[in-house]
Formats: sequence, structure tokens, C-alpha cells
Amino acid sequence: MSIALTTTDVPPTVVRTHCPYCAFQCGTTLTVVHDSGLSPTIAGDDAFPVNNGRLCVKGWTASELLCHPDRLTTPLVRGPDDRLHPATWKAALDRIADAFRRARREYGADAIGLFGSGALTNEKAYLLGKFARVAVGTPHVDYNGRYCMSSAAAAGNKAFGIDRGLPFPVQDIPLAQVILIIGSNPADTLPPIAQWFEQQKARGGRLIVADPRRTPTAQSADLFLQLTPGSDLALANGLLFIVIEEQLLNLPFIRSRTNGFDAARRVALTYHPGRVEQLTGISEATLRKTARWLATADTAMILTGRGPEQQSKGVDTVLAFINFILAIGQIGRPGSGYGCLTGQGNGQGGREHGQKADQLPGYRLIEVDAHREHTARVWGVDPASLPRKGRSAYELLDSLGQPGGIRSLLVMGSNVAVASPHAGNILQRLQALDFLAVCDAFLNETAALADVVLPVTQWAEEDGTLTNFEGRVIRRRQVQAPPDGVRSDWEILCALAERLGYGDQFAFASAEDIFAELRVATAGGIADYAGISYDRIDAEQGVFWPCPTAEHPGTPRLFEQQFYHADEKARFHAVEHRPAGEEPDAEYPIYFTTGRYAEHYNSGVQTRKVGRLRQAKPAPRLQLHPELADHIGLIEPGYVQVASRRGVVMFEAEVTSTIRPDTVFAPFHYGGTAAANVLTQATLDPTSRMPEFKMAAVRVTAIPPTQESR
Ligand SMILES: Nc1nc2c(c(=O)[nH]1)N[C@H]1C(S)=C(S)[C@@H](COP(=O)(O)OP(=O)(O)OC[C@H]3O[C@@H](n4cnc5c(=O)[nH]c(N)nc54)[C@H](O)[C@@H]3O)O[C@H]1N2
Ligand SMILES: Nc1nc2c(c(=O)[nH]1)N[C@H]1C(S)=C(S)[C@@H](COP(=O)(O)OP(=O)(O)OC[C@H]3O[C@@H](n4cnc5c(=O)[nH]c(N)nc54)[C@H](O)[C@@H]3O)O[C@H]1N2
Ligand code: SF4
Ligand SMILES: [Mo]
Repeated sequence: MSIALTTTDVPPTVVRTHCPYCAFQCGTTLTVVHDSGLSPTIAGDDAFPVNNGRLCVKGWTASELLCHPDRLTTPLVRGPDDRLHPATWKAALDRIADAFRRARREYGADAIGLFGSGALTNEKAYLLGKFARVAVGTPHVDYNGRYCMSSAAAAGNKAFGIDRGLPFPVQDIPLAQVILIIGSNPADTLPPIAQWFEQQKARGGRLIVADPRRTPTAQSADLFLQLTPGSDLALANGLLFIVIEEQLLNLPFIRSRTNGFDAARRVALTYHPGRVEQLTGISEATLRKTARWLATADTAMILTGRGPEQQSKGVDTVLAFINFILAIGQIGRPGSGYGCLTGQGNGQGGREHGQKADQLPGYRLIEVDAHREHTARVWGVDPASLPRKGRSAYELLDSLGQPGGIRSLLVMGSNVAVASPHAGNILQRLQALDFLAVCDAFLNETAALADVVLPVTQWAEEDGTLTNFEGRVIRRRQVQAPPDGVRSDWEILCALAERLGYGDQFAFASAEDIFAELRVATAGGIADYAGISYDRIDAEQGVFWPCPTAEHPGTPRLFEQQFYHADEKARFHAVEHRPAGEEPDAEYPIYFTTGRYAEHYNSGVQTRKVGRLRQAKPAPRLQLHPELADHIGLIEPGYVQVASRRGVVMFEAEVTSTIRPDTVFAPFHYGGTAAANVLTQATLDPTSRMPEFKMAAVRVTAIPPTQESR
């Protein structure tokens, strides 16, 4: 029997790449059956040593988005009828360049804003920062990482002189005898990390979790601290009080490797257990047990997530936990240390290469003359032409359409209308713009407001690098060609730069070409990528920065020999507990906090389109304690109305004894009238400018059944 030879007989191609979503950046293998018209099939990559073949439900279903019917494949331009219409690339790009030129002419370059993302590859993030400073000449470029990692990043820089989420590889987790996780729920937000905690437990290790909710992560803990929202800083100072009082300090470590202990000690001594119990709701016995377990173990780790960080005192809160771990000397050895569990796919690299308002590539600072000179030399421009530091993410958005604010905005990789605090205000600000352009693969809630929408390639259609939560630089590899009509973000930036008269500085032919310039731009900086190449990443399963030369092995573990301040020592900081920007009162008596479902990713643009994920979690539900449900007269199953000073949202109720009776919780993955951010408030941390996503005051009322079924 003869079989006709068709193109489908070309053997399937298997490509190793990484998941598009979170900072765990699980290794995946994608199998493409040529000319089948089907999405590639996805599997965990057994050979990638971080996830070892495991994926979460979002990763398993990620390839559904590649051929999704909602995918944008042509530029859209708003017409005189106020609707978006298909347009050519030339018309769409011309429209953006014209709008930018007009804003510059009428208001100056400062009236143009750029908003980037921790979802962008290092190459795109680098190019967006360069585009802002060179082609547009505006200081106002910032990104959604400001909403994500900025408090932990600022604290790391202050305490250690460097900011790398985990200063050690994930393989160190099993080596810790005791781990304290504060306000992170990795069982839902980094599920394959469970294998490392399981190993830790199997070796006899203990886990302590602090969260206002008994999350799936907390359920596997040996000790659970169900603290009052916003009281983490008091908890940390209270732990320091106990180890001082019980003489559990590591004085040789404090003397030889740190500065500033006396001032931190003085402040901590006012946090006696009685006071801390009142602020946190954690009993003295539990506080003492926590402090003793951590201080007397051979190895111990403290890991923070967005719970303590997304507060208007997020930086001081992280500093307080770093004070504690320095004081007990549990840092700089395998199995010990402080780490922040990073969020977005390139949350780490995204904050190192200059899309942040105060930064230049390689974690250089835009306000430091020597750093400006180095970067200007690489870019072939006059250092004096580089703008200074610009507005932070929320402040940038809050200035849209205001006198002296941004008139023309380009958004690349963020759904700011859903993800920003006090979303009602941001919606109004977006509507007050003269011009909005959005680059995205989907028409998200922000893009729907835009004057121009540009369709971009997705993860499996592009090359580039990302830096995972361990500081390991990895490769995103092209699996298949993009659909006709879409372009990469970097190609868009180059095309716009050319129209603005800066084609020479943006003459790149590939992502690898951009990476070559990024290496030079970061050389000698704190986040030094000079020795990293695509070939090395392929050969070595990723390379940890800093990696200054091609011969340098990379740096999996920081702090063994030195911290990164000039004197190589770590710094204590004297930090005080303070109230949140908004605390519950008689009118709004309940704490409102927000976070994530295992099935959805961030503003939900991508995961709400995947059938299995949408069916699992079709809408947000409000978690509330049975006691509160009783108090408001809720009859189950039922709906509740949640009101804050900024807005009202109706949720289906999820009554659960896993949450504190004074606190309610909702996920922020949904837009429109179901957006949790309608309720949140935007008090900013004074240092990191992180908004207070984790603390607002609300009133909860039950909706009578008749009204709900209307
Ligand atoms: N499934 C899923 N995974 C994700 C993401 C996603 O959207 N979905 N997003 C990725 C990104 S960008 C990020 S940043 C990470 C976030 O990862 P996590 O930090 O784990 O996520 P969150 O759910 O935002 O917050 C963690 C916990 O903080 C608690 N919390 C609230 N208020 C407080 C408080 O005052 N103190 C303390 N101690 N805890 C508090 C919440 O109850 C919640 O359980 O996840 C990444 N992974
Ligand atoms: N209430 C509350 N709000 C929060 C948080 C919270 O805990 N509570 N968490 C905050 C945190 S930690 C984060 S990280 C933010 C995240 O929230 P957002 O900034 O909205 O991020 P995403 O929803 O991940 O992605 C937004 C868009 O980027 C697009 N995208 C993905 N990859 C690319 C790419 O390579 N190029 C382009 N052009 N587009 C791309 C997606 O299609 C999607 O439309 O939300 C913040 N908002
Ligand atoms: S844990 Fe993160 S990187 Fe891994 S499959 Fe899930 S979303 Fe993707
Ligand atoms: Mo995030």
C-alpha cells in the first residue's frame, strides 16, 4: 500500500521553551505537528531543573491562546465614528508617531508616557526604556512591576545593596530546617515549587506561614499565624524583640557582616509581645515559638510574597524581616537567607534593564552621573540629553490628561484599567487622554479604550530571554511562526523610533541583536549580563547574574562572601509599624484584601479565554467568615455587596472559616463591574511607590435573594 507524501509527513518538531506566565518560568516542551492547523501540544520539560517536568493548570493550557479566535491579527485604529477599525501597519504606526509629535510640539516630550511590563522579555524591556529616553525624550516610563516587586526590590537594595528575588537557587529550599513564609500562597501562585517544600518536609524541616487566610499553603504548615492585615511590620519587630530578650542573637555575625544594629535594636525593644499581640492578633506563645524555631535552627529562611509588600509600608515591612534574619545570622549559607517570591514571568529581568522610571540598564540609576555617562556612551547620545527620573506607575496614570500630566500614552503588556488600584479613577484618567495606544495580543479592557491597538506576537512565536525568580537568565525560544499580520513589540518600537528620527539607534535585526547591546549596556552594573550569551544559556540550563565575563560561571548564590554595599556589609534599618492609608472604622468596618486564584493570571486577559480555566473560576467570589455572614444576615448561597469609599462591587459569597472574621478577600482577575480594584485604595509606599493593594476598609451587606435573581 502506498501512502501519498504530504507536508503532514514532516515529523513533528519539538522545541524546549518556557511557560508564558509566572516567574517560576517552568521549562516546557512544545510539539508542533506541521500543517495540522492545531496549537502545539505542551508538556513539562523533565530536563529543566527548576520545575522538573511539573506544570500548573495555567501552564498545561497555555497553548490554547496561540490560535484563539479572539486573537488580534490586524492593527486597529479608532475612526470618526468612535469605533476601532482594521488598518494597515503603516497607517497605525503613522498615527502613533503623529500623536507623539503633536504632544511633544504642544506640551513637550514630558507629556508622552510609556507603560511597560514584567511580562516583556529582557530585550523588549531594555528597548522600551531606551525608546523612552532616546527616541521620545520623556522621563515618564514605568511599568506594572511597580505594582508587584517594587517594595521587596527597594528593601533589598537598602539592606543588601542588590535586589535579586531569591539570592539562592530553588534547590536551597530543602536545605532549610525552618522556613517562614509571609503573605505568599505559592501552593496556588507557584504550584510546581511544592516539590521543593515537600523535600524540605521529608528531611524533617518545618514550615511557618503568616497570612490572614488559611490558604492551601498555610494548610501544610506546622505553625500558622493568622495575623491582622497590615500588621506584618509589628510582627517582625516583635520577633526581633524576643531574640534580643532571649539572647538568641548571632553577635559574631552582626559584628562582622552588618552595620546599624543598635538603632534597629532600640526600636525593636519597644515591641514587647503584649503590644505585638494586640497589633497582630498573634499570641505571645506563638510569637516566641516562631522566633525560637528560626533562631535556633542550623539553617532558616524567610520568604515574602505580595501580602506584606503591597502595603503603603511595604518597604519598611520587608526591612523589618531582613533585620530579624540578619540579627539571628541566618543568611549567606546554603539553606539560609531572605528571599522574595517574584511574580511575573520576567518580574526580575523586567526591573533590571531600564523600563522603570528611575533606572537604566544593568540596574544603573538614572540620577547618578557616572551611570548616565555609561549608558549614553552605549546608546551614542549626549549624557545631558537623557531625561531624569520620571513618575512611578500609579502617579503616571493618575496624571493622564491632567494639567502638566501625560497627554499621549503607549501601553505594552499591562491591563492598567483592571490591574490598577482605585480603578474608577484610572478609567477616568485613561478617558481624559488625547491619545492612547496599546500593544497586545488581545483586546483587553485597556485596549478597548485605545485610539490605536497593535497586535503582537505571543511567547511561542518569539525569541528572547527572561530572568526567573532565582535570577537565572533563561531563553524563550520560537516554536512556530506568528500569524500573518502580527509583529513583535521590539519591531514596533524600532519602527516608531525610525518615524521619530532615531532609526540609527534602533537598527536591530533580531532579539539576539538587542541582547548583544544589552550585554554591553549592563557591563559593570549591578545586574551584569555581559558574560551571558544565548549559546551559554542553551548549554547551561540558564545562567545566574551577575555574570561579568564569558569565563565567569555566573552567581547562583549571593552573600556567601559579601553583601553589595561598598563596605560589603548588610545594613539594619530602624523601622516602625504604622497604620495603613485606610483602616477600618465605624462606617467601613471590615478589612478588604485581594489576591489570586490558582486558575487565573493577573488581570485575567489570557486565562479568562481558556475554556477549562474559565469554567473552573467563571467569576470572582468574596471570601467571608461564617461569623460575618451571620452578622450581615447572609442566606447561602447568596450575594453580597461590598462598598468602599471609592466604589461598590457585587460578589457571589464564599463563606469559609479559613479567613479571619474581620477580613474579606476577593481575587482581582476580572474587569468591569466585577473588578476588585474598584474598591482598593492607592496610598503609595513613600520609597517604592507601591500602591496598597492589600488593605482597604469596606462595608459588606447581604443582597436579599429576590434582588439578586432580578
Ligand atoms: N495562579 C496565579 N499565579 C500567579 C499569578 C496569578 O495571577 N495567578 N500572578 C503572579 C504574580 S504577577 C505575582 S506578583 C505572584 C503573587 O503571588 P502571592 O504573593 O502568593 O499572591 P497573592 O495572592 O497576591 O498574595 C499572597 C497572600 O497575601 C495574603 N495577604 C493579604 N493581606 C495580607 C497582609 O496584610 N499580610 C500578610 N502577611 N498577607 C496578606 C493573601 O491572603 C494571599 O494569600 O503570583 C504569580 N503567580
Ligand atoms: N487588587 C489587586 N490588584 C493587583 C494586584 C493584587 O494583588 N491585587 N497585583 C498587582 C500585580 S503583582 C501585578 S504583576 C499586576 C498585573 O496586572 P497587569 O499589569 O494587567 O498584567 P497581566 O494581566 O499579566 O497582563 C496584561 C496584558 O499583557 C499582555 N501581554 C502578555 N505578554 C505580552 C507581551 O509580550 N507583549 C505585549 N505587548 N503584551 C503582552 C496580556 O495579553 C495582557 O493583556 O496587577 C497588580 N494589581
Ligand atoms: S507555575 Fe508559573 S511558570 Fe509554571 S506552569 Fe504555572 S504559570 Fe507557568
Ligand atoms: Mo505581580
